[in-house]
Amino acid sequence: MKITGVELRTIKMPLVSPFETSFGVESDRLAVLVRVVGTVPDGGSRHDRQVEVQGWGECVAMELPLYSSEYADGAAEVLRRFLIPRLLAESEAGRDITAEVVEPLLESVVGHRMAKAALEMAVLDAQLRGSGQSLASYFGAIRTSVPSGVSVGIQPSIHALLDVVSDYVADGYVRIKLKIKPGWDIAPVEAVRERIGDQMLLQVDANAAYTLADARVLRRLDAFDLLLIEQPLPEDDIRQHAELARLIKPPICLDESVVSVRAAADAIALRAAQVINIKAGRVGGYLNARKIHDLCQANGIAVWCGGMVETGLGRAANAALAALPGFTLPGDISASDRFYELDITEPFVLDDGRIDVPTGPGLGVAPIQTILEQFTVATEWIQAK
Ligand code: SMG
Ligand code: MG
Repeated sequence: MKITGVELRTIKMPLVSPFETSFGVESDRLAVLVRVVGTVPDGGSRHDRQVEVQGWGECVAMELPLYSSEYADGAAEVLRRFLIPRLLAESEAGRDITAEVVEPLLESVVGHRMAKAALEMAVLDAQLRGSGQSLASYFGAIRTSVPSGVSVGIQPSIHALLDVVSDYVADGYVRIKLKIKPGWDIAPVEAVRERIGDQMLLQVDANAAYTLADARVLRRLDAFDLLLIEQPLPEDDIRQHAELARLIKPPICLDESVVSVRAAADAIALRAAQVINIKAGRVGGYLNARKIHDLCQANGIAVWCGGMVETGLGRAANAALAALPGFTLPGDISASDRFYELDITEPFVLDDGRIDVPTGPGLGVAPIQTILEQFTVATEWIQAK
């Protein structure tokens, strides 16, 4: 595709309730969206004719750099100053821009994977809308719907937690994930396990809040038949996760630590991860996410699709990714109303504990303009020469 220009749009959406994790509380989702506009040769008989295409990307970086070093305004800055200009320059020089060339073209910029992922996602959506193929089919999906898990934030009391969890179970979610932190771990997990029974899938996520010295506390989680414990230790502590894995029963699942295909390969080789949470934004895009899926599948490592409180755009792409065969555990792909009263796309809904994988071209969903405008706090257009 030849790129005409790129729109950067910052939106701010209220959450239905505050979402508290070991690193902070959020009441709104501030997110940067990327819209790529370009032209592709007409798919019909007139190959000399160009048709306009556009695609959407969602940057998963949060408002504050607490989950990751990247944050929304920083991602917008690196997109406008470094990433988009590079892509436009290549396009102006006559190179055909496809999702497959985005990562190599942006490689000279170090890091900023979430920003890069958003741009790649927008190009991929545009390209697939142009060719009429769905993201799921492009990835090689084998399912038409995916099982839906829910991530439950830290609550003011165990009583409040049990109410929230009971509501999610009644909604039909097939797996509960509890956010934990030192001081909010053993008692809430014990109470929830008792409430939901032995059969319900239950896992915990510490968002890097512990150290290896906490192994004795974490060992007390052995009693609750957890599916896994997600990212107990800091992001750059791959070796210590391997040590912790030898000390506790629940399989260790890495999230923050897996920032690339190479990091995934290292974690597997060092036995630091028995399970991997795949988030496309964290690893530089959906193409790398698929590579990590393939790597894990070849190594017998279970994967599931993580969530970053996405709008319907990111949710659509995550559902397509999670429809690949190696995603054997339910993901953090809940219904839109888990976070948003009003989503910017048609909402994703729970149907018997599952979310449908979109079938239309590209993401298969697009923003509803009036709703999008309602949540927009800034837009800018970066025009190709
Ligand atoms: O989108 O369902 C979702 C959120 C899932 O807990 C979730 N994400 O560490 O896995 C994680 C967190 C990161 C975002 S917390 C604000
Ligand atoms: Mg996590």
